[in-house]
Amino acid sequence: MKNDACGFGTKAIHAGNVKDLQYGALTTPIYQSSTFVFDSCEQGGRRFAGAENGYIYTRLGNPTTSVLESKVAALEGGEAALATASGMGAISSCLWTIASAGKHIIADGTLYGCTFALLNHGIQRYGVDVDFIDTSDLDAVKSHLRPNTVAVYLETPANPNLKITDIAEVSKLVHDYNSEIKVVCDNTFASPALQNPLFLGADVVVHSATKYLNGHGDVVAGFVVGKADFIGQVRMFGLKDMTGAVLDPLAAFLLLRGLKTLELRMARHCENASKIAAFLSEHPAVEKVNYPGLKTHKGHEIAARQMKDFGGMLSFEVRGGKEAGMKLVNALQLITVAVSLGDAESLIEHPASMTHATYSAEELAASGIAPGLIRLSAGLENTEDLIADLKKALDQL
Ligand code: LCS
Repeated sequence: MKNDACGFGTKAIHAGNVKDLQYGALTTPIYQSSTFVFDSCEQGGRRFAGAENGYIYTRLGNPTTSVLESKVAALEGGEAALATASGMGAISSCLWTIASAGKHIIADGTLYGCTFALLNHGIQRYGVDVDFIDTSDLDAVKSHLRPNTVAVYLETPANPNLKITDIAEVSKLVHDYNSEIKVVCDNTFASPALQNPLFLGADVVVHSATKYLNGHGDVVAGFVVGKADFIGQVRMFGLKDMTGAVLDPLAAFLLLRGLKTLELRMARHCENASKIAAFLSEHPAVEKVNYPGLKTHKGHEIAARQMKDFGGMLSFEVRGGKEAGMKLVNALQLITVAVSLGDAESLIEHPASMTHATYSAEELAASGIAPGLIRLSAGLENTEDLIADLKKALDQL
């Protein structure tokens, strides 16, 4: 049976696997080796010249990591994938490959804090121009496209306010203007179990695999997924020479293990988040809830079209602003105060002072990130326990 025809859960377990001819191991072995032995000097030369397939050095490729890359490419519907040492490693390796001095990037203003920092402070030091706009506003995208634009960068759902951008509409508009421009979509919040931006017209998907893809809070990793040619360039330039952000084989093994349950985990994350969002919407101490599954969410209809389910992330504001929000977070007993997301444990944090502290107060306001916003990653615990914890803390406000 060809993997292509299988369902997502089957692919997550079987796609890309290489039969272990030596010992018949069921799971992919960990090739914890930095370098690979050549039969001869000539063979080494052929491998470096690309005239013969085979491993050279783990920064360029590794057998454990290759299986993982093939699997993630299959799950995202891409020709190829590149594993990196972190989500930021993926994003920076990707953007260093696409952009150069004199080029222009359009980016959504609502991004994970360090992605915003890279685009706002980092890459601009090297002569790349960046415009921050609202990519859910198609007229804004259109009016910012320029002859030197090389990428349109967005997250959907966006961190931390769950803003939804229509991937198909943005991709069409951008490619009608210039088919060479890369639409890069950070698919971390949805995961490939819920959304495949490449099928919707995006050119490149990036991930913080630290989150749902791994799912167990014990790995930092990332991916770039897209056309084989482009991924080859990111591997041989963005990763090999510019960032060196190579994934360790042990982390690749842990990711392979985590991916086996991605579909099952996402179903529980979605169920918990949607029930929590409904509960919060009804509680008198809560002012606003951001969850794409709520009919009141601005991007609900687009999310319903482009996602299979609405995800495990939500954010909300309580009456009384930042002070009341912090009081609530500190009163929780089960839900854990920590950044990161997509783990078995439900995690709660305050973006303005934590994940998005790279934004100034003005930049937060311009991006619709309220000073009192609280972000919750719904974990895999039993829903009633999470709601009881939230209820007790909210009732105290
Ligand atoms: N993209 C998104 C949407 C993210 O949320 C993060 C990290 C990254 C990229 C970067 O990935 P990393 O290098 O950490 O693997 N987001 C975090 C967050 O919201 N809390 O802690 C990290």
